[in-house]
Amino acid sequence: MSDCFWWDVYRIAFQAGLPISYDIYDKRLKGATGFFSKKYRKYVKELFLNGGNGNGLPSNLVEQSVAEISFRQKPTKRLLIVLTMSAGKSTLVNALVGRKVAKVKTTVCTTSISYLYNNPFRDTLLYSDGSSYINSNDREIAIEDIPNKALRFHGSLESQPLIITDTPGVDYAYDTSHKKVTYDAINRGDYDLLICVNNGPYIERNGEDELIRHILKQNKKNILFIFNQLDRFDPADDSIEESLKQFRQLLKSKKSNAQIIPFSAKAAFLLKKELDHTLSQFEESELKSLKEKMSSLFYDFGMYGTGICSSEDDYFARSGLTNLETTILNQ
Ligand SMILES: Nc1nc2c(ncn2[C@@H]2O[C@H](COP(=O)(O)OP(=O)(O)OP(=O)(O)O)[C@@H](O)[C@H]2O)c(=O)[nH]1
Ligand SMILES: [Mg+2]
Repeated sequence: MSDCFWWDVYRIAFQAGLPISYDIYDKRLKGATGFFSKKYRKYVKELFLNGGNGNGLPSNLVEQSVAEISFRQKPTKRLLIVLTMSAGKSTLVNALVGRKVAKVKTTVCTTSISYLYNNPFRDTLLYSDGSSYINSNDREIAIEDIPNKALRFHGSLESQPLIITDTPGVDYAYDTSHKKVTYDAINRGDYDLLICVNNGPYIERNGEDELIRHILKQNKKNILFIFNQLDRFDPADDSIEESLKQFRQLLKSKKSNAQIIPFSAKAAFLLKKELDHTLSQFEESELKSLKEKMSSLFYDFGMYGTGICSSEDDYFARSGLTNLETTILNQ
């Protein structure tokens, strides 16, 4: 039989949920393919699974299958992104994914929940509207309100199975459904890390304080606060250190010592886009001025988070993204 044939067999076996114990494997492969004799099923197992080295197959396919198996064996981390309107939740999601998959606007923007799945083995985006799937390379479709999207995440999170859930801001006074959607997502508790994105310069508005109280009261799970939009601080009038201290005290007064990550979601997202060569002209000039700012110590957000000065040209570290991605991977 040809390599291609066995490769197809392997793919079927893999889709059926392998690698698993031999007995289950044998049953599933039999169920999936029906007509193979036990001898062939055993042969496939020896060729491709734990003991097998894939002799006779093209090496890139073997490498891909090994990478795919090890990816799928890692437990999936589920991140729930919450907090105030226009704090930069969707921008942060786009920065983690490395593509514009969530809508971003200066005014109220996200109105419903969306789930993003890291799928490093597909080049295209896979969308589900709940009843059907769409495959697309079209970057524009990416910003439509489709609740489930799977795609390859660009950057440090690429090899980590992840589901990121973006939510609407809780303090949109004209439509209380936003608040309900987000509170329901928190109360369901089906996440591993709750990422609360705070608009750094504006601490403790009403909806924000209520939600922080709610989270800290109910939740014993991992919580991370993102102190975002720090690039908007002015060294002449503002102190990042002082604002962080105040925020830490606020959390302490609520009996929490949750980690705070100083951040610029905008800088992080534009830096990822730069790597991908997809910056628009406007974004290019935005990034240029952000880089100029981040060259000074005042705007080294990584340093405020880790206590270690970032190296001069490591803008990812300076934006706070390296600290955030490392924290997510180590959770
Ligand atoms: N300067 C600066 N602007 C930011 C940053 N993060 C987000 N923004 C801007 O803030 C505005 C709101 O960003 P979004 O990501 O849509 O905020 P959101 O929290 O998802 O908003 P809702 O979904 O409406 O609750 C947009 O104009 C972003 O470009 C940041 O770190 N720095
Ligand atoms: Mg949003």
